[in-house]
Amino acid sequence: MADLFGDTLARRANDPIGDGAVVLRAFAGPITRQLIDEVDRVSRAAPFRHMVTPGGYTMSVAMTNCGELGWVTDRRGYRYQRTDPLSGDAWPAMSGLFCSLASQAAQEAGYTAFQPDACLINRYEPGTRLSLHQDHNEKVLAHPIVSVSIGLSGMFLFGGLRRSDKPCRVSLEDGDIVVWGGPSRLAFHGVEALKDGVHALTGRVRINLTFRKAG
Ligand code: MD3
Ligand code: FE
Repeated sequence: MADLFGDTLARRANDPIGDGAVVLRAFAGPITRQLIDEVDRVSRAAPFRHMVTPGGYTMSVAMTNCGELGWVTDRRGYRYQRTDPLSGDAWPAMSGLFCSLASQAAQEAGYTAFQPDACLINRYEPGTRLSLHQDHNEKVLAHPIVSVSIGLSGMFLFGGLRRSDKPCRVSLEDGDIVVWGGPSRLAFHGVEALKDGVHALTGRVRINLTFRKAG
């Protein structure tokens, strides 16, 4: 695969934050403008929406998906499905740019041949938070998850394998990518309420892309 970034890739030391989790600081920095254009394209076909948890709470994070599979929640549970429940249509395709960014980041973190089939797009506005949870709806937990932060910075909470383990706080900024694999794959994690601010590219918004091999 061609190198997406040529010589412009911001090369900085990788920053391990836990067993199997690596922050690639500013890895996507050179292309966040293009990533935002792609998020706009996806959300014109599959709009951002606030989904409802099985317990009946409306999530403060607005979500949409692209790729073969999309993550959804409603009163029936959490799951991946091939169609957008709002339209009944397949989710918008995952662009080549998204796909190669995710696999190059995984490669950089030591995971070869990562081929995501799902990209969940989360949108945070001031006050939006994501409470502590584990990600275990994916079929094969040996695959890593690649997460890309865009726009306003968010305070990420990285806990342990038990909900009661005290999380550490990691600020994730525009262009930062985190690759989660190995023992950290099942760590509890969340995002603190987004602080108000204005970002040059996104305004008062933080976007997070999570790439997974879900099926
Ligand atoms: C750690 N999203 O969508 S991305 C999620 O910023 C989610 O929107 C957050 O947690 C966000 O499920 C965090 C970073 C992330 C993603 C997956 C993980 C951290 C993870 C899976 C296991 C451990
Ligand atoms: Fe998560």
